[in-house]
Amino acid sequence: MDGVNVLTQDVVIPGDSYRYQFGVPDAGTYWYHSHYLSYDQVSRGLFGAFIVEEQNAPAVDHDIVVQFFDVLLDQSGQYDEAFNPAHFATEGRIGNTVTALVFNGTGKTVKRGDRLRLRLINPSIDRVYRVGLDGLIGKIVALDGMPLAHPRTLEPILLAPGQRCDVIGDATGPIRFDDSFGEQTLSLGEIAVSGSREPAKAPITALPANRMPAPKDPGQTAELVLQGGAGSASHNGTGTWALNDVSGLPRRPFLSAAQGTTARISIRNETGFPHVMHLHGHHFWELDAAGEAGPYRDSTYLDTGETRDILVVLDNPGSWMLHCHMLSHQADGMATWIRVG
Ligand SMILES: [Cu+2]
Repeated sequence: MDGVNVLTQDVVIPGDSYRYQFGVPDAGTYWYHSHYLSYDQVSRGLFGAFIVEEQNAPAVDHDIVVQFFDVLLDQSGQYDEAFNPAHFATEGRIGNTVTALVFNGTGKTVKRGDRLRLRLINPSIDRVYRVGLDGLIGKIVALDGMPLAHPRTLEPILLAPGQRCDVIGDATGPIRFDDSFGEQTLSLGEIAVSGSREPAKAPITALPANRMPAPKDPGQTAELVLQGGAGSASHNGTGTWALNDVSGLPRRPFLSAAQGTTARISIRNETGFPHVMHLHGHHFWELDAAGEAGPYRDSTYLDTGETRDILVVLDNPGSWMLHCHMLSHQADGMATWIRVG
């Protein structure tokens, strides 16, 4: 029930229907989207938030989903149908209109002093944000749906396509979102505030932990080299982008392992652009330079020239895509897959 055509299911053709049935073992902030021609269909809005609630959720006054979404509009304000092939070879199809889509499940107005849970999601096809928050004193409590054992200080959050971040905090005024990833700081939108109350006294603590597999010494290691794009060295793939000299899904998986294997994958970005590598069906630990495990997430951001090792317990049997979540890059070659079990 992973929704990847070619690999695990057929496309759902116009007029047809398909019933997805699956368990939701991990509480947290997720999202769903079309995985077919996704650079086009997601950019037209075929996505949504998918929230799995905790059994014992922390007490908050508002639980708010905020999706940062950009779209390319033409001069008449319509979706720009003109596809510029150059977008596929560079940083992707970056929109000229950026919005924070805010959904407050309680439907109530936020007061100064209210405690908020913000579920930040980046469903944009290619745009990376560095999200700053004004008007909130709080902590970062989860990344890519998974609770942080130790909540982090709230500072601007790098949010690459597909990534999520949960923040819990108390409103001190209108909550304003801005993006400082590019050269200019962009205003993304705000949550209005009206009235006030005594702020909650309870400290902000870690979310209840999800069940997590225990990693062993890696039974398998692999290297994944990100190649291609404008101005980079040539590779042997047939598309603009390639992973280990192959563009698009290879006939054989990049990695095949027995269920339960711990794998360490070293990802090296040899291109002139950043990427965000997303693994289906699993979360993984980002390892730091010393090999220490960092956050447990499902999408990892790599700047130009950067290398990151990830450690993953392959406990979910099936065929799983591993691809750049900048969907223009995925469309032009930056995708592979693994097989578990
Ligand atoms: Cu990419």
